Amino acid sequence: MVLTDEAIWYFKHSGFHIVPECLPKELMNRLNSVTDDQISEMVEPLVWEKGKEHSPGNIRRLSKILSRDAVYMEAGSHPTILESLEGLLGPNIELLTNKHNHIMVRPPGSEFVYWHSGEEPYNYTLITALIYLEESTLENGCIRIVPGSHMRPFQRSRRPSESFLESDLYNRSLPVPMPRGGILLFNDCCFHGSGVNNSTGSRRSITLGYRSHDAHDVVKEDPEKILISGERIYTGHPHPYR
Ligand SMILES: O=C(O)CCC(=O)C(=O)O
Repeated sequence: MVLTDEAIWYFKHSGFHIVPECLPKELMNRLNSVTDDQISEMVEPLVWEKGKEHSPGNIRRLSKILSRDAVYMEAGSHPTILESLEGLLGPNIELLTNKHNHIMVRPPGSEFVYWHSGEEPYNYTLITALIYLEESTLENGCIRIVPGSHMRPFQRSRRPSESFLESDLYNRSLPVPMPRGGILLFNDCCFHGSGVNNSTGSRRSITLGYRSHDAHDVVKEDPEKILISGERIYTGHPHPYR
């Protein structure tokens, strides 16, 4: 659904947006089936749960998913996501392959994702999309976001070394439970983190990063950016001036 002015206003102030529609069930089944294979075959590159043996049940993260199977690109460029992104980033949108581009598998017992903000407020706006392959709940350690923290007019380390539960950030954060197939968009400057997975199942979500094309870049071909909507226009001042 195209974003209303009201939805855009809330995104600008809170820093996040929950897309009201879910991705189709058939696509979710294919995503999960490919992901099952990637996990059971332990296809690298992987990140493991700390201190655990390297077996499929202890995979924390599958990295570089866009080059694993076309189904991940299908999800990342789905019209449901693009329509919402367009309201926030305009018509010319790039998907980054060197930012995020992973699946958080979060197996049972998976440890905290500690507080962090992916970008600084002075960086070019980067929107993170979390696409939920499985339902995310308070019990299985759903993400917590600190609304408004993307605007911070104060210095704060992007990766504060604080206890997850005893941090000020925890008290200021909101848990964001999401359904299977749900899509959460947030400004990557927002502080976020997530709890321990206390359930008996995994809690999988795809993480992807999007930016609008930098209209002032003269060099248009960047191998780490995939144009998924619009065009790579140049809107600087060409010289000689026409
Ligand atoms: O969903 C989560 O557990 C945190 C997601 C996150 O911060 C990431 O994938 O970079």
